[in-house]
Amino acid sequence: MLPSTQPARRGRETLAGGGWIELHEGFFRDHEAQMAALLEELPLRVEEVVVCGKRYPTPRRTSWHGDPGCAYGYSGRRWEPSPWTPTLDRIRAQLDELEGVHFNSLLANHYRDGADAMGAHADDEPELGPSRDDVRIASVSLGAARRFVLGHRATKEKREWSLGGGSVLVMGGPLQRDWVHRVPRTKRVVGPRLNLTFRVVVPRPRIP
Ligand SMILES: O=C(O)CCC(=O)C(=O)O
Repeated sequence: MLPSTQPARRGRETLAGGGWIELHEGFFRDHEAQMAALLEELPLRVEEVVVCGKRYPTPRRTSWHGDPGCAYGYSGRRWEPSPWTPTLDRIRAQLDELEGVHFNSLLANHYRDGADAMGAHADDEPELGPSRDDVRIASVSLGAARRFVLGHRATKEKREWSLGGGSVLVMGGPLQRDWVHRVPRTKRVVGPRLNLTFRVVVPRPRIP
């Protein structure tokens, strides 16, 4: 029987400013089955976010998971972590081994079709630690392929990758300081995609 993961194809690409990207294509062979299991396990929902004082529904479904104390805030909201599920636990163990890092939290994003998207942003929230110069994020893509576009904050240079099902994209170093990233809408007919961005956040006791 084939192992559920292939040996990682390590190809680190360093971008302007010193941040880096590693793309491991086809890392999870059973990504369609993992997505089907996770769509049953995760409490995915359309959330409301606050941008410039106005409330908007997110154009995708999300859920936040983590160890106790690993809350996360973005777009004017704070999310307490939902528990790990059996499938998330298995994926996390493989990523911890790949990266030699203990990921303690993740954001799940469910793109139901090409109209669902993620706007330009950087993962540079204070929960990710005091320094934006070394933020490690492992992004797992399950299901349909989507474009992942990076834009340099100062020079406006653009780079893009197609993130296929089963791939793992790792972002590291000062990438979040210098670049923003997005998953654009598409008019092409695309199937559903589930993305999991594993993170290391600084746990804090819950404030009642
Ligand atoms: O869906 C993706 O590939 C990107 C997700 C993302 O940007 C995020 O969770 O911050």
